[in-house]
Amino acid sequence: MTDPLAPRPEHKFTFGLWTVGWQARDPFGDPSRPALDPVETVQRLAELGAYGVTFHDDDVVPFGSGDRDREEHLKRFRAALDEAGLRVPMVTTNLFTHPVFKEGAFTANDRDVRRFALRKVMRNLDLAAELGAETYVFWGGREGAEVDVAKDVRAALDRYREAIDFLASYVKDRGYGIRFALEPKPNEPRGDIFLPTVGHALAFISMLEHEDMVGVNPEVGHEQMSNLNFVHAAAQALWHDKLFHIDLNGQHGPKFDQDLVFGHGDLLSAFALVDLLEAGGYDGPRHFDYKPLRTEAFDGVWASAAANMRTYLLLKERASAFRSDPDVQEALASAGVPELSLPTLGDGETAARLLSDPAAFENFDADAKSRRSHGATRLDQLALEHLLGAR
Ligand SMILES: [Mn+2]
Repeated sequence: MTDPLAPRPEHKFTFGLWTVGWQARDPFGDPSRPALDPVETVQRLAELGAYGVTFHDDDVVPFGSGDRDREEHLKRFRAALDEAGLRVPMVTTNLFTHPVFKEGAFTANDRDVRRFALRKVMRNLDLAAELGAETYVFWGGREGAEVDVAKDVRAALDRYREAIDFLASYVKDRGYGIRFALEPKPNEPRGDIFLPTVGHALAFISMLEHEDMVGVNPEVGHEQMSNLNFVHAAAQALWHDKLFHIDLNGQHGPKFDQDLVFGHGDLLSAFALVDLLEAGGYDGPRHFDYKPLRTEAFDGVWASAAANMRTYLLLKERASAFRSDPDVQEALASAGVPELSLPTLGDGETAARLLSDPAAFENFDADAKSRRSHGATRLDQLALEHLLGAR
């Protein structure tokens, strides 16, 4: 029998090269680890049971490389992927590290910078298509401002829309099988970043010409930095059919972006998230966007990569035990959870019919209804006991 807690490619676990490859440079300290060769990353992650890797252009090909150097880097990388059997389901662009992007990329006040950003993305989109990526993520880390009067936000949103629509039409013209996923974040590195939450991103997408091919890539910690409920954000993205990709990690509430191992933050929320993803029809990669702690050497890096996958599989197993527990099913029914799926109006019921139903208003006993207990605490405790392995 196969071990249900052993990661396998069919679980679709993916990692950014920049995650395990993070050298742990922070605003106060130098790197605590040497650089990692992407070829070694690919081998190690395959050994640990991952399905694929993702990358920013500059993670594989150093910024500013000419065509010949670029091809040399890509040759080694492609060979490593082929040998390890790893996929590249998602690719993204680094539009934030080089100081040329210090004032923005698609939304830089300087038009030359905006045109350079478009070209940088187009070059990498061609590579993404060649590697068979299905999703292209846009995290606009430098799209924002520290000073309100230094940026015309409405003009910035016009330029953001122009960039995404232009690149979407480029993908369509080339016939690439790629969809875009916008990744919200409220702040860091900019004081305030545009499209700060999943809600902002969904509203922005509705204003695009090519909205059909643009969804979101929400990240656990980013939404929690805004003190928002990540499970609700993911659920609403699913409801809009816009959960194109997801970044799993851990965060302890509203503070700097911690990028902890998945589940090493709000564990009950991680439990509810896995329950949602597994039952809610999300079939994309389970992508980890985290940073191994700065205290760790490479043994700790690979231990943390394995921890992400094992935590996910443990939560998946716990969520399935929770759902199949007869006490839970009874508590869910008593809380009225399944009843919410029942439409409020009868089939074809008109306003006149509702107005003529005395049970809905004239004979409705609001005081009696208010005495009902929903048993949400009991449900929470049942979830917690399953999470702790007490049931
Ligand atoms: Mn993050």
